[in-house]
Amino acid sequence: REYSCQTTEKVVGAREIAARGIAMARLSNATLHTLPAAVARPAYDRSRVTPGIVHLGIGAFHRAHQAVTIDDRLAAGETSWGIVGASLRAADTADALNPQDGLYTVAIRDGAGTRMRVVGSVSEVLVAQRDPARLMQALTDPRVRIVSLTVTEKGYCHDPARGVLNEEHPAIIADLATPRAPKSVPGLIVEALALRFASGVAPFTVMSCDNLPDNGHTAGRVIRRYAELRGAALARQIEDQVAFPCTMVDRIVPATTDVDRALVAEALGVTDAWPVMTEPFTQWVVEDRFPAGRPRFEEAAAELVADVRPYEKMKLRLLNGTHSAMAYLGQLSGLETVADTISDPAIARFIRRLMDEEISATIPEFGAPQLAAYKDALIARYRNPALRHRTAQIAMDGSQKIPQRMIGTAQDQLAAGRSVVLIGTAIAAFLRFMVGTGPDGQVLPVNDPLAGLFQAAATESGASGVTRLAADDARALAARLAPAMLGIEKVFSGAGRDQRLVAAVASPLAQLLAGDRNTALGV
Ligand code: CS2
Repeated sequence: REYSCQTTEKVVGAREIAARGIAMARLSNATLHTLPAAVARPAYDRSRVTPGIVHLGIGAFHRAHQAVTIDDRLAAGETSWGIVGASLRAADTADALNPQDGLYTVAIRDGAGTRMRVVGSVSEVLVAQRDPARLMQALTDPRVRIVSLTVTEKGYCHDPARGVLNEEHPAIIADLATPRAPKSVPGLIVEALALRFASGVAPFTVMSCDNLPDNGHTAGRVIRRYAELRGAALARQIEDQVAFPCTMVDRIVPATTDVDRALVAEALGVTDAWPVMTEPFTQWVVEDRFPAGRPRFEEAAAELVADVRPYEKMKLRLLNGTHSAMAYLGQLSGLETVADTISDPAIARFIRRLMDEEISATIPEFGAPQLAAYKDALIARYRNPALRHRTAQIAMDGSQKIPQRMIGTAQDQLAAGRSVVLIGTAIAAFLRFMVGTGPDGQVLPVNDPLAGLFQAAATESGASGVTRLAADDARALAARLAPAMLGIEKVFSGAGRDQRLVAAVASPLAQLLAGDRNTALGV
């Protein structure tokens, strides 16, 4: 396959890079000194770094965000905070990074060009499934004082609408049957804490970096409940001794492609099996509650605050809420990336109105000028032409994301007696997507742990396989489909039975089912 990737300086044929790749050395400690001067790299002696953090769920997001901040702190001399990364199941990150001594490239991209930086804060990557004993050893290492998490929403094994442990979750049932050989996130953390308590090692702080509301409190609630199911004494120890600070994390990190790998190899002169691609923007707001100690985050890119909730709410509703809205509208319109989607004038207008006319009113914690600046910056970030953030990637796991991204806005608007017309339209786009077939006959990439529930609601309502209907049929179908899907309590809780919301969803859903997207968007 012939393709090319454009850097600011030149266009490089991928075939040429692939051909050269065979002869190219791999990024590693031994080849660091061969990198061109323009590529930043660890400005510290990596052999002196000791582990202070175990990170569970080491995907691209962590590597473009927290690991970069830690890299800065290691360079500043806080060498006792190295990261041991862990994947729960897949071995692909470990197999890419371990032969590189944990090194990888962060490529920071926008319309003006690409900056590359090699990050050295990850010493190794473990795979829980492949070597559970090694992971438990890392989690119980007395030098490890923070266990951080980006395990995605579904990693919490919780009920997303209520934020409590899902006690019927198969992984939870399995872990409670064999608590010494845990596989789930709550199971791993509780077992590690139990071993630490038993051997007199102080517990670590659990730092959630996932896009959940009150992520630290949610993690704490889920983990304490799981511990309680193992035994009251253990739950009490965790309650008394373990901190679960909340953090708001923000950086857009699309999945890495082969074109990205070729671009990085060309710039580095060595191959990197798994670089991460991201935007210039980065934000990390951290609740300052680390009884076991922490790096001086505030001297890197992070802000330490007493209460993260307002920041989380602003980000989850304004950024992630509109991200999901664009993902579903983009998918229904055959638009591949966020940049393509926000370039569609009708969608762009709708997204800005959704922010201005409904979401903003639910975030009174920030003044209008601050919100306006935040929203302007978001739109500019979405337009970043270099990112190619796929709508299919964001559309994934909607059932786990929609509660905190959209339903909170809808609930607050309803409680205040204000409009839910626009947020209702965004929810309608999600429901229309979950039918699984698009208006142009396309099969939609539904990838969701609760897909079965939505599929059952679609089948019951007679919506399976629909593409584009006549206006009357679409209205009749939407009148059945909207309440059926909104009745899925795990996602919509009580809000899904509020007739004002059902009406605000059913009407644009009918227009979407008729293939009349612009009418649904109010254009
Ligand atoms: C996105 C987020 O994939 C998604 O669901 O909305 O990953 C988003 O890019 C980040 O939260 C940005 O900080």
